[in-house]
This record gives sequence, structure tokens and C-alpha cells, in this order.
Amino acid sequence: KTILLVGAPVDSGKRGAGCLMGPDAYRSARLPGALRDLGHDVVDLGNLTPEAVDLPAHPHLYSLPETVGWTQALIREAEAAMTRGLPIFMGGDHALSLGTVPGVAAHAAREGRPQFVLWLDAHADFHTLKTTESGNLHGTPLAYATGRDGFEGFPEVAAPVAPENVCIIGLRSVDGPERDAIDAAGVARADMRDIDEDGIRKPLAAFLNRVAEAGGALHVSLDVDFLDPAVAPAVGTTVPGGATVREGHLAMEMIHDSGLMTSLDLVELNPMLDERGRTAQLMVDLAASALGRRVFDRPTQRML
Ligand code: DIR
Ligand code: MN
Ligand code: MN
Ligand code: MN
Repeated sequence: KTILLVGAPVDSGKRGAGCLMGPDAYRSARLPGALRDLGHDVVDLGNLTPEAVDLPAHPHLYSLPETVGWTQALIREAEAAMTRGLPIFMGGDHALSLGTVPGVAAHAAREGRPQFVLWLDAHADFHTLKTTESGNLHGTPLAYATGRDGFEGFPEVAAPVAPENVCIIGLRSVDGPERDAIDAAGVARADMRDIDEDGIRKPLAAFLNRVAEAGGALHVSLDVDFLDPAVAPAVGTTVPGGATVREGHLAMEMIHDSGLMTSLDLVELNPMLDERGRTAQLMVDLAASALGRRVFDRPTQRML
């Protein structure tokens, strides 16, 4: 495969800086080399910058103009990258998905394929600009990408992702308005209790089978806080009780075996909070699993 590494040092999606250094942490943890070792052609496109936008600061929404600027830049970049290979967007906080998901979905629409999104996260990121209590825009990308109203100042989403084509796995911190909206919209979801009771394989396999049956494109958005803080401390919004290292790898291995993934976000890594790069390394190892690293081959099998 041709893999395009796109640095997206978005740090405007929440208070508390540090995600700016994420792309370089992935490079230092040898993401390009790990993917080349698997036989892929890897092109590092360097780091993107936000477009300049003429918007006033907002009293409640943190860094709105800068985040809109990133969104515009990333929509363009993501749509263009899809014509060249499989992009990995190296974040940067989760506000970068305000751009990457609409961008890849526009490409899928052009190809006449439905876009699917797998969201691996402790949080739902399903707030609109009206419902966010924190004013942190990294909590909004799924609502934007699915075409919900209430995103004044942001570009119109050209090809909204159907909410039933979204699956969130790893949930354990969901705000009231998000909970109602997710279920009303028909978003598929597995919270940590589901994973405790049934394992991560069951909800993921069900979703991957749906993507395969629809001939869909699959965007995977991996938030560091999907993982348990004991193994992935380098994120500003840790929530105890997250996925284990093996749950993370199993998910990535299944994604690889499905052959369905067309784009990937690695988000929310804050190297300022890391312990000798261990979170960056785990994220690199998970990305490698999603792109074919394995202990032994397994016969290609139906997921369920
Ligand atoms: C919370 C936290 N739901 C908010 N969100 C996220 O601020 O809206 N934390 N995404 O990572
Ligand atoms: Mn394509
Ligand atoms: Mn997130
Ligand atoms: Mn999160």
C-alpha cells in the first residue's frame, strides 16, 4: 500500500497545549519505519498549517477561528490524499477530525461508496456548538461530520456521514445531550461494559461486516484516551477503565484482516504528558497492527 503521513498539529480543540508535538512524536517513535518494515510505500507529507479565516473570537467556544481554519485546510488535504493512497493523519487533538472525516467522505461520495466511521474513544465527541458545555471543539467532530445542525462559522459538510454508518467503541464518558443525540441518530455504540461482558470482537465484527456488505470506505479515528490511562497516560482527558493493550491490538488486527480501512486518524497524543515516549510507541504499534503487523498469519475469515 501507499501510505501518506499527514502531520496535523492541531492544538486548538481544547485548553491545555501539547498536541502540537504529536506528529513529531510519531516520527520519533518510528512510525514511518514501522510501516516500511511491513512492506508499504510511505510518503511523509510533512505538517499542515491552518488556513487563515476572518472570524471573531467566540466568548464560549475555545479557539473557534483557528479550529475553522484547520477544518478548511484538512477537508482539502484529506480529500486530495484519498486519490493517492491511505492517509494517516498524525494529530493533533481530535478537532482535526472536523476536517478529515468530511474530507474523506467527500472522496467516497465522488466514488459512489458509502463512508463508514469507526470511532475508538472514551468520549462520544457528539456535541454541537450549541450543546458543548466545555466549549472545547475536540468534543464535536462526530456531530459535524454526520451533518447535525448548529455549526455556524464552519463550512457546509458536502457529504455528511450517515449516523448509522458510525460506530463508537470504548465509551465511558458521555454527556447528557450526547447520549440522547447518539441514540436518536442511530449511531452504533459499545461502551466499556459491553466490552467487559462480550469482548471487543463482537461489536467490532458486527460493524466490519456491515461495512463489507455495503462496499463502504472505512475511516478509523483512534483517540489515545480509548486506551486505559495506565498504559496510555499521555492525553489530557484520561478516563479510568479503558481498553487494554491487547484489546487495542485485537481491534487493529481485525481491522487489518478485514481489508476495509481506507484512512486513519491518530489523535489526542500529548507528548508533554508522556513517560519516555511510551504512549507514542503504543500508538505506533497499534497503527502497525492495523497495517499488517502480526505474530502469525491467519487464514482470511469472515468476521463473525
Ligand atoms: C467532554 C470531553 N465531552 C467535552 N470531551 C472530549 O468537553 O465536551 N474529551 N472529547 O476528550
Ligand atoms: Mn479512492
Ligand atoms: Mn475524542
Ligand atoms: Mn476522548
